[in-house]
Amino acid sequence: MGELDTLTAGALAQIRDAGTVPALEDIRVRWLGRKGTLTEQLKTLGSLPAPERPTAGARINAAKSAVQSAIEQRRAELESAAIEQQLSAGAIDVTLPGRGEAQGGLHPITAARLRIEQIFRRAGFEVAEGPEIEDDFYNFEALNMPANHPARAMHDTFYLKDGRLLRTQTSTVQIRAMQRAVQTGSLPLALIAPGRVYRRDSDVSHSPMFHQVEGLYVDENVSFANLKSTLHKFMEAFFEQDLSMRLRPSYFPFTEPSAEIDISCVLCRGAGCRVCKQTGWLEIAGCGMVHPAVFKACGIDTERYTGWAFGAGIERLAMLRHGVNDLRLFFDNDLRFLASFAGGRS
Ligand code: 2NL
Repeated sequence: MGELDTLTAGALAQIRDAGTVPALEDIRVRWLGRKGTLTEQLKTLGSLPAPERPTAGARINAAKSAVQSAIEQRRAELESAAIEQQLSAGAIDVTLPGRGEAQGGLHPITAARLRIEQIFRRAGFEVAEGPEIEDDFYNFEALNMPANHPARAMHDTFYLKDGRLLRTQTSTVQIRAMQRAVQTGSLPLALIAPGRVYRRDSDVSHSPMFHQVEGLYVDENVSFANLKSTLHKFMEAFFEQDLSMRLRPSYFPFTEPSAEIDISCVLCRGAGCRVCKQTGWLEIAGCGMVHPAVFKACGIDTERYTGWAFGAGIERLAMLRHGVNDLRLFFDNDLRFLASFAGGRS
């Protein structure tokens, strides 16, 4: 039994020297495992005279618990040392300079749309949106283009298998707004409808998807003069310069009378350049007084109300504002082009 103290001292020394948790586990198995040295000691009790057994048993058990608690203490030491080691190895140097972020920006078409919305909001117009997949009624019928109307062919419509279509202009949004205003008795109505439109047309100056903004003002006594002054003020606000505007008679099925809007060239100020093809003028929008057939399709009383409407391409407005000469640049997602708008040019 004098041997037990030597054994225990040996075990405690090994535990103190254990450098890792797995090494400590080996030590535990060696001393306290099923065939461990101290466990084996208990098995020798049977060979002792009966009166000595309780004392000897108690001493062995005391030795075992001393070794057991020394192991637990060392395990705790090793584990917290491992955590300390991990923490200091992975420490973040908060004084390091960052990698540097590139300044992003709005897509120039988005920026132009927001600019258009802001100008019209200031003039009391609401901004409305609607679905890009439409049906024949909202895209054609309600706009005075019944089946087989020749103007339908000019729209190069994308059709879905079920007969629905991708809207070719955002007038669809305005038709819905007029119907709602009639239902809720909320005329007069002043709104713009910016958004994506689709036409089966693709070349250097046409994209199958492009952006349009339409505007609509319906009230009693709305005049063509009001249309002209509102759009003149809009053009001057959008291009941030004084400019001249003229109306040329035109035709649209949904307006009568109808006109094309020209503004003096924003690049040469009317002197004549490549962009205005030496004419000094730019064709910028179409407009007119809402055709009575359109009002009737929406249930609006044509004896009481008149209204004007216009439509313009957002790509064209953005190209002229920024001197961009190729429509495709807006859709190529070339970062060198897009980055030139980063930082808030609108
Ligand atoms: C163009 C011509 C135009 C309209 C759009 C319109 C909408 C309703 C009723 C009547 Cl709900 N008219 N929109 C009117 C005239 C011209 O667009 O050249 N767009 C790019």
